[in-house]
Amino acid sequence: MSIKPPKFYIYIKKMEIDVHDLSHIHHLIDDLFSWPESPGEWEQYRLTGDQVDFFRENGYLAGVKMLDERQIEAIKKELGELMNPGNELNPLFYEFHTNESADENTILFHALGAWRIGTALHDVLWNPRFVMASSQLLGNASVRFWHDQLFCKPPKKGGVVAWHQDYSYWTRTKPLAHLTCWCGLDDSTVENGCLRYVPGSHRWGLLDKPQLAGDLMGIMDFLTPEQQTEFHPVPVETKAGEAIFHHPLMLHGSGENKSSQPRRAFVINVFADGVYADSTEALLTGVPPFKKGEKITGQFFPLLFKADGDPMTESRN
Ligand SMILES: O=C(O)CCC(=O)C(=O)O
Repeated sequence: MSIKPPKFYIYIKKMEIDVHDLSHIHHLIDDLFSWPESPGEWEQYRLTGDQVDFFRENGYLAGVKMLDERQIEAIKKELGELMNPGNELNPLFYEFHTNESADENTILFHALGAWRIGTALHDVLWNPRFVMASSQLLGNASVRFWHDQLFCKPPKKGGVVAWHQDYSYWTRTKPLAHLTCWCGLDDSTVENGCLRYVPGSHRWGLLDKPQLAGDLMGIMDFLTPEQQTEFHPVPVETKAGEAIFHHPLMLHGSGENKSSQPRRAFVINVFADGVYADSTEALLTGVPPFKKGEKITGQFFPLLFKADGDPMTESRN
């Protein structure tokens, strides 16, 4: 199948780099975002103390403006190209499921690794709004990239994401110092399957992991009777371009898309610099394994933001 060469081919040709894999490039490529040049310029991106307090208390923080119209449109356009399984760079995805739903009547597109293929989804990792907020919510830590995810629910038959805690899928990385940023490319509503949270559940400890796109309520089997009583979900609707940050133990899930519009989102998962591999197996498909106990660094895990005075950060990579 032939597709129009994406913009980054042109960039790479110009730079005479013999790769198509954007994971080699650890800075902004295009002009969709701009990296602040002075400490003062960073201030506009800082979350307020109340926002940080809300996150600590509830385990999530919604309504954080992440993208403007131009950025939303650029990412949506790129997403359309990347969702095509015939895209010749598709093997660079760590995981690619055109439909991960366990229910044959619904569809959940889910993929990891888009940052290696599309310039907009690469550059969004270096969005100053994102890295500044992430550092603050990680306790003013330096921020290292873990992986990205795409979650798309088509109109009418978009599938669920079962209630889960992100860290239950990540125990091969330690210590728990992770953070998730979910960003909608469409307005997300109860009707189209917005995220739902159980405020405070990030204090429930680590639970077993359910099948991600399986039974929406499968987590119930893993909750104590007290937790089942305290299971009071709240839907969190967002405008396109707004992000929700959540804690790695935050219980969350999302329902079906029954609306006539798609519900598309990308997710960026990060951790505080210093997190190490607790496994000798590849952390992501196709990525060379680390030694057990070795700090996670290198080509696939760039340092996105260096916090002043963070003793855990020795170098940029
Ligand atoms: O987009 C969704 O509905 C699910 C997202 C999710 O589970 C996550 O960000 O961890």
